[in-house]
Amino acid sequence: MESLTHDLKDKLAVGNGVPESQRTKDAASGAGPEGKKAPVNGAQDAEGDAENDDDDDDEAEVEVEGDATATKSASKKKKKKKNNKKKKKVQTEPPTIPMSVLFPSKIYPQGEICDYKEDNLWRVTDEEKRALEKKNFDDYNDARRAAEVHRQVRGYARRNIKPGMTMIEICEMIENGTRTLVEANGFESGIGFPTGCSLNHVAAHYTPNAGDKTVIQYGDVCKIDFGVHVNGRIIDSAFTLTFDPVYDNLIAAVKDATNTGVREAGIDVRLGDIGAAIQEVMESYEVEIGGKTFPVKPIRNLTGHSIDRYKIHGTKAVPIVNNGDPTKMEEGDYYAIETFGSTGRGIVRYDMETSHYGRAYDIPKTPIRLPRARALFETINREFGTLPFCRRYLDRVGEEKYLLALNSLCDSGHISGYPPLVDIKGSFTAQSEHTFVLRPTCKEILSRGDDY
Ligand SMILES: [Co+2]
Repeated sequence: MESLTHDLKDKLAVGNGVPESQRTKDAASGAGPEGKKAPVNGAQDAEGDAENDDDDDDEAEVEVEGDATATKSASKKKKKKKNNKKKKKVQTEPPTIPMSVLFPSKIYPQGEICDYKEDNLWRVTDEEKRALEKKNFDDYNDARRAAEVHRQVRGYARRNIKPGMTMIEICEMIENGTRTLVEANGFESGIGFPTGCSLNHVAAHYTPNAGDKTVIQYGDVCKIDFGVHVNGRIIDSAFTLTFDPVYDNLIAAVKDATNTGVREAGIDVRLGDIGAAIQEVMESYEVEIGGKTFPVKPIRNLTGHSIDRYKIHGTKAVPIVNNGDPTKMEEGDYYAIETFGSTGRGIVRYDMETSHYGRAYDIPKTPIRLPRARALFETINREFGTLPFCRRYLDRVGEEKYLLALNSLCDSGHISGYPPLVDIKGSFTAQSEHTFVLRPTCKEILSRGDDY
């Protein structure tokens, strides 16, 4: 899920936040279970074992080997023997087996590990940094569980989305899969944000509202951008789905650009430098569609972003052009790097009916006068907190005839609407996105899979 650059946001934003100082006590409570202690288990000890098991995520989709990565102890040998005899658990098609069943140890596979280089080489072996990492294990493990759900759900979606399906069917396939595999349960685990399935010149923030009859066509370019969270740790990852190979170069451009951004990312790296590297790679591509050649342009007013617990858009934006931002990435930061390539202008604006909404992180102090709006706001706080939602998610928790109330919450700044973002009609846009964390000793690309 992408973030809009501030200049456009200022011009077009639906609601305004208020200063931190005006925050009410209630305002801070809705984001999720604050101060929630992650369960303590033997996980810290097991980290070493899990780290040496790089292939885990590749195999997990097909078969999972009991708790082979579980704690090393005196009984290790015995345990392993027993596990090898046990029948390996295999994910079903469509996926129905939750991660906690596929991984009985509750230790989830690591993402791709990238060692730091040059000035940060010392971190790889530093004792203090390693100790810090062990302390953070539960946090990483939450993110890895969400990432494994993402990989398995997207694998199923890529194999099964076919021309002729409605956009609602596509979203429900992904959302049902996510809810089942992550064992959706209030703020403990669930969907991270609305399932984006923006088509063609629509770059982002389209998901169908109820009654939308749109059907995906053979010639469409569809950005599947969905999120999974565990204890508020959100995996935000996207790919572009096409059926016609004519778009292959457009897709290659965004994949290469995103991988470049992820590769360049590191502690103390300037955000503007990452944008510059992404832009250079993106602009090295062209794509021929219908006998006409188009340069691939990065969409310059869309960005990646840092991610905080229960907050999909943290305070840092990762540009996809060289904007000169000197802000540095820091140890412990989680990021979604996402790049958008376009055959159009390379600039998006708002258009069409809004489906995506999100609660202001800091709730405005202004009272909500309409009783209907007050009730709706309570539902939103209870069901989503600060996690973005769409109209279909309000429908499924039983809300009806809420549009007037929702619009009034947008006017008062309690909720922001995020309308679809479009380039010029007739253009095609593609997206690629990964989530990673800058651990103290290495960079972990959490959402990496054997597909992308
Ligand atoms: Co995103």
